[in-house]
Amino acid sequence: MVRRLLAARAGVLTERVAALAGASVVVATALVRDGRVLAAQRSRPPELAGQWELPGGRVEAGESEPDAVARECREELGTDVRAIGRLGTDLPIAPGLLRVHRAEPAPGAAEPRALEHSALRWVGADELADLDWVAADRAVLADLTELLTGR
Ligand code: 523
Repeated sequence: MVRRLLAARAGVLTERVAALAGASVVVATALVRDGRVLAAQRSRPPELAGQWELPGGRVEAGESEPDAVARECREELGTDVRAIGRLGTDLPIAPGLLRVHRAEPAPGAAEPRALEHSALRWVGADELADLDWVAADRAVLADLTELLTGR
């Protein structure tokens, strides 16, 4: 409980420092369905192309993180999702910090499509280690495993 409170405080602080420094907050979506998470293969930039990520992107000015998650999933995957809470801690990335949000498909949502990625794949806990993840996302694999297995 105390650890969670401290982590939450640290999260708010990191976000403020990032905002002051003009850095971006990027959201990533852990979209889970039937015990699998949706992984997306990046098509750009060349140095990240071919690697897998949790889909997402930069939070726009005045936008909440859950709204950014929903917008990015509409833009990149053509599907509606509902963000339902954070996963893991803030992860440092070149543009600022990456914050992972758990999400579920909205009722009646369309099957995700790779509108901006090279490929999509629903991945079970036992397959997470098989993918070549972008560096920041690799740091959340333990939390993802826990999320998918309930352990
Ligand atoms: N990451 C990252 N992991 C991850 C995402 C969604 C993004 O490490 N799951 C990094 C990759 C880029 C930066 O965050 O360095 C921005 O992600 P991007 O390119 O997907 O977001 P956009 O498209 O909103 O930002 P622009 O590239 O500025 O258009």
